Amino acid sequence: MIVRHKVLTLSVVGALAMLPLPGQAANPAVTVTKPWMRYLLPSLPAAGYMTLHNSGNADAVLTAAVSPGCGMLMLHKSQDDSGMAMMMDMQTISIPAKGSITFAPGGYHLMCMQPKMKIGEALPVTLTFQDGSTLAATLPVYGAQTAP
Ligand SMILES: [Cu+2]
Repeated sequence: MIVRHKVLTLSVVGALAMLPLPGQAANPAVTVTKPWMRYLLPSLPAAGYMTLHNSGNADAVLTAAVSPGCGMLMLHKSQDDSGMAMMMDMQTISIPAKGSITFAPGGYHLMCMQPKMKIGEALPVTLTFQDGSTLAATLPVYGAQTAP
């Protein structure tokens, strides 16, 4: 009887832990494919890449990203402006309804300042959307020589 009681208690705690906090529900429409992180040195920013798919009927507007492996994680876009490589800070990045956006070298990327990670590990990243929903992603960390 005692053992059974313990199991019941644990399952209740587990169910509570899975309840999303108000305003932090997982975005049901957005999914991630091909996630990866390019990491060079602790003194250089690392960059996060992925493809975000939006199966919803409304645009999903990405507003922020955070990771325990980054001092700060920013939404950036690289642009080759007449031979001058530039990076722009994006306040938002929209994933069109029924569409997708690709983060890749030379374009959109997550810029990770003060990176604390190791090649081969998987970095947790949380994306936040304008409607308050979130998306948890895991980005495998690659070095310059091992990038996929
Ligand atoms: Cu950047």
